[in-house]
Amino acid sequence: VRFVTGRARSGSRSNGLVLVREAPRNTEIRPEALDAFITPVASRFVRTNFAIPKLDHRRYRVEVGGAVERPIELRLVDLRRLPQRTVVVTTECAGNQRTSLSPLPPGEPWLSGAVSTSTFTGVPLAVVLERAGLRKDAIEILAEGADSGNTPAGETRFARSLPAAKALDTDTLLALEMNGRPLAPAHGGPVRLVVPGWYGMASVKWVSRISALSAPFAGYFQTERYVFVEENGRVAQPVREMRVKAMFSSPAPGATVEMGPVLVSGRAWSGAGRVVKVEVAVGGGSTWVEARLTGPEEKHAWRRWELTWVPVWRGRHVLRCRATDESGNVQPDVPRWNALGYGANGVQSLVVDVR
Ligand SMILES: Nc1nc2c(c(=O)[nH]1)N[C@H]1C(S)=C(S)[C@@H](COP(=O)(O)O)O[C@H]1N2
Ligand SMILES: [Mo]
Repeated sequence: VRFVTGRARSGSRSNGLVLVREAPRNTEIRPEALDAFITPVASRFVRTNFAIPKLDHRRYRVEVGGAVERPIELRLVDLRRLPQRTVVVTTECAGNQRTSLSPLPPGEPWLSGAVSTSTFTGVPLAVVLERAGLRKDAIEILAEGADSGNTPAGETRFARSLPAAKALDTDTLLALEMNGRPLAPAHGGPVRLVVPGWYGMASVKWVSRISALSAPFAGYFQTERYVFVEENGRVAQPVREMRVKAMFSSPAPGATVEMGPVLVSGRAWSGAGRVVKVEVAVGGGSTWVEARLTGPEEKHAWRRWELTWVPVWRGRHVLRCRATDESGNVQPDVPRWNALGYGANGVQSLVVDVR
């Protein structure tokens, strides 16, 4: 296996991240960052709709109300005293790979780096809801962030609801720590929701209020954004589970490699269950070869895959990778276009020059 020389990617960098937008802050990871099972805090992608709120931890409260028997207010010390759980979670932004869609929909022009994996520790949301006594008529749980800003619907807080069953899943957390350290402001500190398996918009940062609802939430970020809108303008479905996807981490895009065996690797994930297969198209594209699934296997985290590829001619090669999950979902060759550019999971191509 030879070393690979990568071509530097364009775009300004900070902490190994690529800046997508300065204000509000949006940064994406580089393909090499997929090598680490757990993304270091400084390298995690950041997606924010509004400015990061400045919060006083001593005064911080999470209000829990709505369709509950006993509305409560929890300080950070109260949350820390409740039972804690740790879960490894891969989070992908629903707009990741929007730039693979044509015509380009509005929204942040993500390449493929709006995804990361972190270890989250916190209180299961179910524990908090049990404290407040969830009423029988509660069908959704709404989480509101402390951030707000101007939208086509006027001054709006970032707020999202979850179906009660997903909110009560033991792995849905009100997280206080990421990678073993208190959650930093950019990542939703001091308290954020973590919703495993769902695209990132569900994992509300800077949670200030939780409300049990007896009717569906119809806020801006629930019904006007994070919905699949068809070409004719019809809203087909809300955006929920992450679609199955495989990505290359090595070689780097546009790399030149020496003739001989090349270790090709990457990551694959799905919100609909375990990844059961990753295939790589080599030799001009018609043959799909199965890659090995390796490394840690965690229910809600991406899986490493690798393959030793032996090119048989010098020149330009186009590799493609494709994942299948345990529910039988396979990536499409071409991503499904939708007006707001969500859920793009078309098969990734990688150009590699062999000399
Ligand atoms: N309060 C609040 N929570 C939020 C958002 C936001 O703008 N405000 N963005 C969401 C989106 S779209 C994504 S993809 C994830 C990104 O989480 P990260 O910045 O920790 O990577 O946060 C979600 N939670
Ligand atoms: Mo997102």
